[in-house]
Amino acid sequence: MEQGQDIFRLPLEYVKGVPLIKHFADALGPLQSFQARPDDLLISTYPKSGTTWVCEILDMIYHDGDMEKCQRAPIFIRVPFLEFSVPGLPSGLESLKDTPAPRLLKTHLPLALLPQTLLDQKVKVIYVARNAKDVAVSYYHFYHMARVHPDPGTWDSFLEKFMAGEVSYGPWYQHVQEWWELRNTHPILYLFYEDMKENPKREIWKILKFVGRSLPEETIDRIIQYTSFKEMKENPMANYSTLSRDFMDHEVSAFMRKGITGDWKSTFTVAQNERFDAYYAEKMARSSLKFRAQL
Ligand code: PPS
Repeated sequence: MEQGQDIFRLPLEYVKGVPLIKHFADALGPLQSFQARPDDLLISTYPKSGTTWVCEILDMIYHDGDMEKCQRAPIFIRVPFLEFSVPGLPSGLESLKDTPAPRLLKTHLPLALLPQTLLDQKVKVIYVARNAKDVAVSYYHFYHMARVHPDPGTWDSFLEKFMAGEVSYGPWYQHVQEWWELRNTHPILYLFYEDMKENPKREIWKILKFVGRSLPEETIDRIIQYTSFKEMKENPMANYSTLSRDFMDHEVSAFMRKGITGDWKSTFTVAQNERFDAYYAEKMARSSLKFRAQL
């Protein structure tokens, strides 16, 4: 399917001060009709923080580790992406219509744009955060391969935009902190990508406890294996390869790119790192959140 150029590489559109992919900004109006259910589970992240990984883990948990059931559809259909909208593909809202309860939902929205119904219904949230440097690098490659984003420009100019929060979904600093603070009033399990890399079993135990389920040890081991980076990279139902190349060109950069902590070291120059660290210290000064940028 050859798509017209007019739907790709459009400038970001600001909604309540938050820059968004234009089609996603357009989806926020219709999303007002979305009704959350108390038994929904929301997976919330800043982009490139391990969303797909945690979605796959949760779908496996919800299907008692049955790999065949988790092959029923691509991950973006099994776990509808609320604000997703791109001409020619089913929107998040459309995917939701065929999703039986209990539903897994995905969003990257900051709180200013989150549908209020999710808060009103006290929907449980699993938030996944990843260190900002690896997010910036992953996001840069994603901008290249997913043409719904504006052109990323050079790495140096993209990093400046990332630091200024002028990338889709706005500033990383605010996103990770506001969802962290929301823990005080809302049921949220706050996870870190780096902890999942370090010890996936420990993090899956936390998830099971939070969602009130238990599974035999051997099923948990199967889930760890099935959701490893190596397996997910080869799994067409997890790696986004079922989408047309017009939307995501895996030859430019694979969606499942490296899946490690500390890749930023191969990309940041010494000068970029110093500048980033100084800005980061300022932005995160008042936060109790601590990240690990290497393991
Ligand atoms: S998105 O588009 O925002 O939903 O992307 P998201 O899934 O949040 O993040 C993509 C990055 O997560 C890596 N990834 C994984 N790492 C480890 N293990 C597993 N199973 C896994 N699955 C996805 C993916 O490779 C992207 O990171 P980078 O650093 O680009 O490799």
